[in-house]
Amino acid sequence: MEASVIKNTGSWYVVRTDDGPEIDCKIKGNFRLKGIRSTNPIAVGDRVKITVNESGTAFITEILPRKNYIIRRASNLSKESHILASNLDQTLLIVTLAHPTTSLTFIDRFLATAEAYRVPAIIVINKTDLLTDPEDMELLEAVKYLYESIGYHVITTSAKNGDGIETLRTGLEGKTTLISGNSGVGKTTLINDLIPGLDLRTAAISEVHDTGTHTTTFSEMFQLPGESGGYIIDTPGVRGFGTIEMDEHEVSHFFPEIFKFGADCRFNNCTHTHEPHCAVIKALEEGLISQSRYNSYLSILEDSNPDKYRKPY
Ligand SMILES: Nc1nc2c(ncn2[C@@H]2O[C@H](COP(=O)(O)OP(=O)(O)OP(=O)(O)O)[C@@H](O)[C@H]2O)c(=O)[nH]1
Ligand SMILES: [Mg+2]
Ligand SMILES: [Zn+2]
Repeated sequence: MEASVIKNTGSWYVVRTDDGPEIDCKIKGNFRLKGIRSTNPIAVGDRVKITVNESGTAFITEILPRKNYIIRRASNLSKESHILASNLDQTLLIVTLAHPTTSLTFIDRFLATAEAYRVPAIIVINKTDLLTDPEDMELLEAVKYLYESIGYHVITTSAKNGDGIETLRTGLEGKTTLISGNSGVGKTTLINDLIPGLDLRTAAISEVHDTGTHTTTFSEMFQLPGESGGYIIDTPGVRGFGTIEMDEHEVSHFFPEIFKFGADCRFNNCTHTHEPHCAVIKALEEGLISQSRYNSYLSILEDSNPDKYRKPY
C-alpha cells in the first residue's frame, strides 16, 4: 500500500494512505541517506510503501524516490542534518521585523539553501500590524525592496487583522508548500487562518522566551480546503539556519545577484573575496549588491572553509 508521511513524532510516523485513513507506522529497514548523517531518515512529504503485520502494527518498508527535499544542519558546523520535508512545490519563509526580529543572515541562508535544492522560495513578512512607526514602515519597505529587486516574491501579512491572507491563500492553491521560520513569527497562526477549524496550538512569544521551547514541536502536513486543494507543512521554529556543505565556488550560484555580476569577474573561479578585477566587489562598492547579502554570502563561505574565510577578529 502506498501512502504519504504527514507527521513524524520521533518514534512514530503518521501516514495518510491513498484510500484516506491515517495510520501510525514504525519503520523497518535502513533508510539513511548515503553520505549524510540525518536525524530523520524519513521526512514529512515522503511517499512510502507500508505493510501491516498480523498483530496489526504498520511498518514503512520503502521510501519512493523523492522529487526533492530541503536539508538544514542543526548548527553551522554540525555534522548532523535534518530533512525539513520532501516532495515540495515551494517553500515559504515566514519572517517578522519586530517581535521577534528575523535576521537578514537567517533569511539569506534559508534562501540560499532553497536555491541549492531548486525549491522556489517566497518570503512572507508577517505581523505587519505591529509596524506602525514611520521608521518601522520604512524598514518594511526597504526589506521588501531588497528581496524583490533580487527577484524574490515578497508577501506582507498580518495574521492578526487578516491583511494579505487572501494573497497568501491564492499562492498556495494546488501546491505542496513547506513553511519555515524562526520560533514565534506566526507560522502556526497563519496556518490556522488558512484552514478554518484546525485550531492548532500557538503561543505568545513571551511564553516562548520564558520557557525557551518551541510551540510547534513536530512537523506536520495539512490539507488545504477548497477545490484546488494543496498541502501545507508546519514545522517547529528554527533558531539558526546551518547550510549544507557547499563547495566554495558553488556558494555564489545560490545568490542570484552575486551569480549574475560574477559572470564579469576576471577569474572564472573568483570567490569574490580578494581577487583583482572582481565584478562582484565592484557592484558592492557601487551599491548594486547589498552589503547584508554580501555578508551572508561570506558567512556561508566561512562554513564551507572555516580556516580560509574566518575573519581575523
Ligand atoms: N500582532 C501579531 N501577532 C501575531 C501575528 N501572527 C502571529 N502572532 C502571534 O505571535 C505568537 C506566536 O505565534 P505562533 O503561530 O505560535 O508562532 P510559530 O511561528 O508557529 O512558533 P513556533 O511554533 O514556536 O515555531 C502568538 O501569540 C500569535 O498570536 C500577527 O500577524 N500579528
Ligand atoms: Mg508553530
Ligand atoms: Zn569576483
